[in-house]
Amino acid sequence: MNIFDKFKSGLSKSSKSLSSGLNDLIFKKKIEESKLDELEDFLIQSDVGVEVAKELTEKFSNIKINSKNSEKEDIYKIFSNYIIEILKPLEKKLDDIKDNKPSTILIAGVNGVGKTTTIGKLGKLLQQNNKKIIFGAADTFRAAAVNQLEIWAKKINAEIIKSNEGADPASVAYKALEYGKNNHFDYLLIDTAGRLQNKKNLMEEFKKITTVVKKIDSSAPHETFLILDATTGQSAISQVDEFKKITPITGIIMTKLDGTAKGGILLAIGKKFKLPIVALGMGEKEDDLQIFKADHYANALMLN
Ligand SMILES: Nc1nc2c(ncn2[C@@H]2O[C@H](COP(=O)(O)OP(=O)(O)O)[C@@H](O)[C@H]2O)c(=O)[nH]1
Ligand SMILES: [Mg+2]
Repeated sequence: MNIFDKFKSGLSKSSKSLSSGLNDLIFKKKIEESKLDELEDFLIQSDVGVEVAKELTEKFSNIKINSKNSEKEDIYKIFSNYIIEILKPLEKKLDDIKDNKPSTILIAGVNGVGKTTTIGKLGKLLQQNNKKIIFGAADTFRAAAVNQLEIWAKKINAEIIKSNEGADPASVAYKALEYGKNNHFDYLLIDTAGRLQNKKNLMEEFKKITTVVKKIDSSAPHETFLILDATTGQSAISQVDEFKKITPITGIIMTKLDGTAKGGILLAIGKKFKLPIVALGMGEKEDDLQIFKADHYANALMLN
């Protein structure tokens, strides 16, 4: 399977609804009013958001069918160009992550979105790029969270700095960065707790982690990636809003695109927040993370 097929199979659930919706639009010369309403409805159902749905419907209402192409091709092209126009400027490559020996990356997001799993997968991707990586288990709220990160560390053969359940997350982050710096690691990936229901505590926790890592490296943390679960649909939007108040976000990773017909949510988030997009999660295994490419996403979304 090449990278393209993986995207397509990962996003196939989203693609089915989008492409069948598009296929229903293939009719004679001019798009009827009732079909345009239908289009707007199915776009909203696939979670692209009201604004995107309206803009796209507007574009389709002005469609000029080019007789050399099939109508289907014209419609797909409009759709794909629109997605690329919004999301291409947001592509964030691994090379865009600051090099800092180590570059300290905080992984944020609510419980269950896939933070720990994404750390494992991102670690593997970075290793494949010949980077030396280390994990910091700063989600000390539950023992299970530390164990889960340890399992990932074993799986991809990475080192991990941890403490006991209930330990101060900031002290784990401090120890991890100290070790990472002394031992010339390239990247430190720090897992965090996601108790958004206690926003004040979470904010304090991020503030404290940020303050203590600066004692070792005044430029740290270099990145904070927010993990979002595509299957949660529109609530992902309020999560971005909430986390932006807690700590500055420098990149988005969206997980579980293999398990949803609502893959359009990434488009809504890109359009609204214009935050860089780092990668997409397509499953639970170690190779199931793809660096984000707007044209791959557009293609996969349309099963093109
Ligand atoms: N299908 C699928 N499952 C995922 C993906 N990423 C994470 N998961 C699963 O989602 C669940 C929660 O993940 P976890 O990393 O523990 O989330 P955390 O609480 O944010 O650390 C686990 O069962 C993961 O295996 C993904 O991209 N696709
Ligand atoms: Mg976790």
